[in-house]
Amino acid sequence: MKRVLGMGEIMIQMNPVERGSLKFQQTFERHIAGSEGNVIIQMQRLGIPCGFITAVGDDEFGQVIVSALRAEGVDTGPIKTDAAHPTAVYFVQRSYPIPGKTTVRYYRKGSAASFFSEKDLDPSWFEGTELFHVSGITPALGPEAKKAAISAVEMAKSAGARISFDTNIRINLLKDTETAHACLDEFIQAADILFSGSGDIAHLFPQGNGQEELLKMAKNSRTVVIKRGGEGATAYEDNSEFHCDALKVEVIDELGAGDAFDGAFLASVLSGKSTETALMYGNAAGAITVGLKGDIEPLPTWSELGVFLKWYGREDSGLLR
Ligand code: KDG
Repeated sequence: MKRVLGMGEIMIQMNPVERGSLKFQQTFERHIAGSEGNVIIQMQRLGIPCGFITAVGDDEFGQVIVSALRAEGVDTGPIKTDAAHPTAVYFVQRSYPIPGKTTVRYYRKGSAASFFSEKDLDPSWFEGTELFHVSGITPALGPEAKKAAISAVEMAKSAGARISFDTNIRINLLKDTETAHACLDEFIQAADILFSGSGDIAHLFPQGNGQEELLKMAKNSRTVVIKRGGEGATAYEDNSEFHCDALKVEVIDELGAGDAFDGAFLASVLSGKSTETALMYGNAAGAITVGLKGDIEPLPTWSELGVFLKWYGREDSGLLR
């Protein structure tokens, strides 16, 4: 099987033991997380050989990130260690003030990944790559990271890879509609597989029918998947539309659910499963992920997905093919 390559920033995540306002949290668990890295780890756990492009600082946290990826079997060859900039850190606030909602505070300005530049890319990394995945977070990190992400998409395309892009708008990074369009439009237009969500669509197209506008902008995409949280997910492909309802589960930590979805959807597609089945596995991976703290720890294997779907009575749906 050819490999998948992802690109983005992986950070140290400080996740409080308790729910509630960050002001009053005394004890934190250390995790590692970052959207594209989460997607790649999910795919690797589902048997797809993956590699990851990023930069980490020349510090203990950078070593933790590289070791974690290696332990998963992800190729860390394309990871740069940057002695001039640190590995980023962020803090999580769970279930406050809105129950079940997670918010984040970043300490990532000037991070190693935000200074990853197009000069750091090596075209040989893309040889034999079937799919390249990046999200709207990476170009939003700064001008260097944006140029690097554009070049990486070009290199991936020249190597014959498909492009997977998740709009992944983080309001702390792309505050308004204009900034979001300036950052994301060319990636949306370059994507073969595009993921977005109801919140991102509302941010990008505050007026009119946002979904129609997005589908128009994504006219080059073979598949557009819209994640609708508790309402499930819908895929648009040629003239067909497929929908899968969400599974109702208790939410402990929402972070990483969208990435688990992307990873399980993409791994399903690359394993030859139908789009409907890919949606179901994506939903299941997302549902498993919201039930635990940390983005990467809950990411399931095929057999864990099977156990979960069986528990929810979905194994008889005729979709597991
Ligand atoms: O998708 C979850 C991620 O958003 C989160 O864990 C951290 O990558 C991250 C970001 O930039 O917010």
